[in-house]
Amino acid sequence: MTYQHLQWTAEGGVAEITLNRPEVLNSFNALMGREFQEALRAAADPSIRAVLLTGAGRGFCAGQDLAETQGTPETGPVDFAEIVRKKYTPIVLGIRQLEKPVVCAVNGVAAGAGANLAFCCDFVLAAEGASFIQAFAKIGLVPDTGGTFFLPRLVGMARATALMMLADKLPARQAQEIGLIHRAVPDAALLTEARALARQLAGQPTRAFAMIKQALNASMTNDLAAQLTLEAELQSAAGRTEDHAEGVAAFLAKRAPEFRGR
Ligand code: T3D
Repeated sequence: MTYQHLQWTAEGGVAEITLNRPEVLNSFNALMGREFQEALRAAADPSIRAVLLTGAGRGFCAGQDLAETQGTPETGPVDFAEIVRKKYTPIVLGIRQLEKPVVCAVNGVAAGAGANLAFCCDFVLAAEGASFIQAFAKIGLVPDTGGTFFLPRLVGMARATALMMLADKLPARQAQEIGLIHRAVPDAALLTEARALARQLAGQPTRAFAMIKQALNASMTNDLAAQLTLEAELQSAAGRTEDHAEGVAAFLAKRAPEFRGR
C-alpha cells in the first residue's frame, strides 16, 4: 500500500501504520485523514490479525494541522463540525469497530486529536520521553476525537476535567500511573516492545479478541442486564470457533495451542 502521509507495512499478521508528516509532528491534514481511514479499511483484511500505530520523527501526532483550518476573507470561517465529522469521527469508529487489537506506540508528544487518537486504541505504550496534552482549550476549542467519551471512563471525571481544562502536558510515566495508558517504556525500547506485543496478540485467538472488543465497546453504554445478554451471545459464538476447539485440545494434550483466528 502506498500513501503520501503514512507508511504501511504488513508482516506476520501485523499491519504497521506510521503517521508520516514529521516536520509538523504528524499533525493531521485532510489527506492524512483520508489515508488513515483507507489504511483502517485495509487493516480489516483477514490476513491482518493485529495493528500497530506509531508516528515518524520526534512526535506522535500534534492533532489537527492548524495551518489548514484558517478561513480566508473570501471563504469565511472553516466549519470545524465538518472536519470532525468527516475526519476524526470515522477514524475513532474505525478503530473501535476494527475486529482486531490496535496497539498504539506513542513515540513523542501526542496533542489534541493526536492524544485522543491514542486513547481510543486497545493498548497504548508510550516512550518515557513522550507526553499527552489535551491542547484544545489552549486554542479555545473543545476536546474531540472521542476525548470527552474515553477520558472520564479511563481516569474518572475529576482527572478528565483537569486534563481538558488545564491542558497541561502529562508525561508518559504519569499517564501510566493514573491508568490512562497501558505502559510507559524506555524510549529506545518502544518499537521493540510494541512490535512484540502486536506479534503476540496476532498469534492469539483473534476471533475471541474481536468479541472482547465488541463487549467492551457495548459496556460503555449497556446496563448490566443487556451486557449479560451480550456476554451469553458472544460466548455462544466464541464456543463455536476453531480457536476454542484448539485451545481446549491443546490444554488437554498439555501442548501449546496454535491459534489461527478462525
Ligand atoms: O480545528 C479543527 O478542525 C477542529 C479539530 C480540532 C482537533 C485538534 O486536534 S485541535 C488541537 C490542535 N493541536 C494543537 O493545538 C497542538 C499544537 N502544537 C503544539 O502545541 C506544540 O507543537 C506541541 C506542544 C505539540 C509540541 O511543541 P514543541 O515545542 O515540541 O514543537 P513545536 O516547535 O511547537 O512544533 C514543531 C513544528 O511542528 C513547528 O513547525 P516549525 O516552526 O518547525 O515550522 C510547528 O508549527 C509544527 N506544528 C506542531 N503542531 C502543529 C504544527 N503545525 C500545524 N498544526 C499543528 N497542530
